[in-house]
Amino acid sequence: MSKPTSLLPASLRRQRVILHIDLDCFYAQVEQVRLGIPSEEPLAVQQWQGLIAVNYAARKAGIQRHCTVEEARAKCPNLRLVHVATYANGELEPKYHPDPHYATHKVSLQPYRRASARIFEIFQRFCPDTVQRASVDEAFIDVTDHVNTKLSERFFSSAALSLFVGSEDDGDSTEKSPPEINWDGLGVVYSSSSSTTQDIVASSADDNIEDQERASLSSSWDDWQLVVAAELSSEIRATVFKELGIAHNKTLAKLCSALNKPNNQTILRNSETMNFMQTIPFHKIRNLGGKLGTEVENVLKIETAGDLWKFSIEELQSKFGMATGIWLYNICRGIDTEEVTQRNILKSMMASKSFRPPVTKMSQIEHWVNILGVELYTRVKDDYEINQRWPKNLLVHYKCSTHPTPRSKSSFFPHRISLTSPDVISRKLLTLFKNSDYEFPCSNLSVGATGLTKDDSLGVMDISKFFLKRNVNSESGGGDGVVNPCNNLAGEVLIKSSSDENTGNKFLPTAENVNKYEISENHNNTVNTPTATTSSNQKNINKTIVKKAASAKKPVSRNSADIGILKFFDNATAPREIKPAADDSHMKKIVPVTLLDKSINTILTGNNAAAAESSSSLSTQCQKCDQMIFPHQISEHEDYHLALDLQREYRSIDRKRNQKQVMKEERKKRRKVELADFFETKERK
Ligand code: DCP
Repeated sequence: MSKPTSLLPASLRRQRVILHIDLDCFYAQVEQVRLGIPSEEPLAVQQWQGLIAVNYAARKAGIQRHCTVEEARAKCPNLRLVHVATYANGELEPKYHPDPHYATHKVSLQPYRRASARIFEIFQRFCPDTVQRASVDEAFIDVTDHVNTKLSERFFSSAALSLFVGSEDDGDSTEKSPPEINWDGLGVVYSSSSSTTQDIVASSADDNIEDQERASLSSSWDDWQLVVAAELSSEIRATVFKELGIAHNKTLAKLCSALNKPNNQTILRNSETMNFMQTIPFHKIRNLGGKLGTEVENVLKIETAGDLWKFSIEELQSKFGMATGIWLYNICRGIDTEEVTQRNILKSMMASKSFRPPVTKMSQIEHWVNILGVELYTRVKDDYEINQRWPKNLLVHYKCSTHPTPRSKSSFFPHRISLTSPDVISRKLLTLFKNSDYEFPCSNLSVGATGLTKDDSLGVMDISKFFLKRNVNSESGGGDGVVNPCNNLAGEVLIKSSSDENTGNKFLPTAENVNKYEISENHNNTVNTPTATTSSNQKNINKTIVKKAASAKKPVSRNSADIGILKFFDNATAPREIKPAADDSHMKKIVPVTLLDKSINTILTGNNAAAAESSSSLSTQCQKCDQMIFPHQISEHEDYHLALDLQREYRSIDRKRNQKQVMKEERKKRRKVELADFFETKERK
């Protein structure tokens, strides 16, 4: 059977259709919805004394982003000003404080992040695999597959072809001429000569029209792709109020998107691309707003994309390099082959505060660490709810105003079960700061959670790995059935290389190897603890590991009597309700990891190699069991103690239950005997 799209003209299968979505005055809309304010009422979102979002009613009164509050009030006395939510010290969530102050409060963008997550969830519902997040309120969606499937069904299925005008003439679908398109109601179709659909239609009737122009107005199959895309975008728009740009590539889609704001969609046909690009200011093109754009403008003395057309590929390559030369040649003609890639959620999150004047005392750092800790806590928890991800590392980053290089310290992020309150994070952050050879005055303090990765195991499964010892390796298990990961012999240690996951033969003989391997998540019961081993025993170890890894992958029977804690959780006790000892104070010495001279950019891209790299040479002693623990093992070791505590708790509950059961049975027996005695006595009488 032929694929649904196999009868499509080949040119359509190569042509991509991309939507660019950019919400109108995003923060302002979120506040309008929260407060139930109609969009006709002028409203602006305020951060301290500046405006960061202005709705379209307020824009009509001449108010722009970055106006001061005073300027805005003067221009529009009935302007509704909403200050962004802020965190105050001691509060567990951001609030809309009536009069927040820069010196004591920290801005929270969490309401907008939450709204953004909900909107992206809707986009993904329509296009599960092809949404690329460009910013908090902006996305590219490649709708090519959707569009081509719909086009095939509508025009190129066997049934449709048999009805098709001219279909009896030949069997080649690529020869079919497309039906005329009625663009009405689909959005604003860009036209260099006129601005609306009606104008295009009217001008097409003009007898004096040039052949070339006439050609551009007749419908083509790639126009039909845009029609189907416009229909889809209308469907999405019915779900969220937004603005869409529709075109054949990312650059054009983005440029179009701003054309007909608010609440409208713009369609750019292939035949109009060159006209559209000609007058576009060069620096407005995607990726040309920064250094490269300025350099090209200065070197070639150009202002618009059309100004660049007079330069040959060779000239552009000689000035800007081979790859950039070709890219510039294409981009100024609206040719962009960059794909929409799914990159919709960040791998890291940072909360940051700049100090003017810089802070000079530890008590001030404590104040801000508490506030930033609450923000990070809220965001991590939110992200877990939405994306089921959990961070690997906790980070402190700060700038000393007398020192040119910012400093960073990181440590493992608290386990999900032990993160019972923001305090857990704040305390860790303070310890990191204090251990970082800090210097005052401090002009900026940022805290972050990095290495966010999917964790769709249940909370109980994470901790359950400690209870599977007897299933996996009964010969060396402790009496409690709880595995201390840090006790493992080299042969029980598995580091999974991201590229060599199944072989299980990657060990870490030296510290510098650590960063070459991704410390894997524990979806099975392998323990991912780097440790030293020797090459002589490596072969045997590898065998052991492969075997253990294989057995680890087997589904674990939850009926097993050895499961211990699992049985406890099976009785409907939600893992997140458990309140274990929350802090790591039993660690005598926590040696945080230093990210020497790593820029914040590296950290923000989620590159935590350096954290792993410098962690393995420093160890610390656990106060609970006196064992020496590497920093990268702390989090796992804490989990081990938590598991032990829970196991004990479970056993004590079980013991009590057993005692109760025994007493109940004894009572029953006694009652039986008493009853028997009673009837016996009665009978005798
Ligand atoms: N934002 C901000 N500071 C900036 C730019 C933007 O805080 N310098 C915030 C507020 C915006 C949101 O990001 O609402 C999205 O930014 P946009 O640039 O998309 O602007 P808007 O959505 O507000 O307006 P428009 O309708 O013009 O896109």
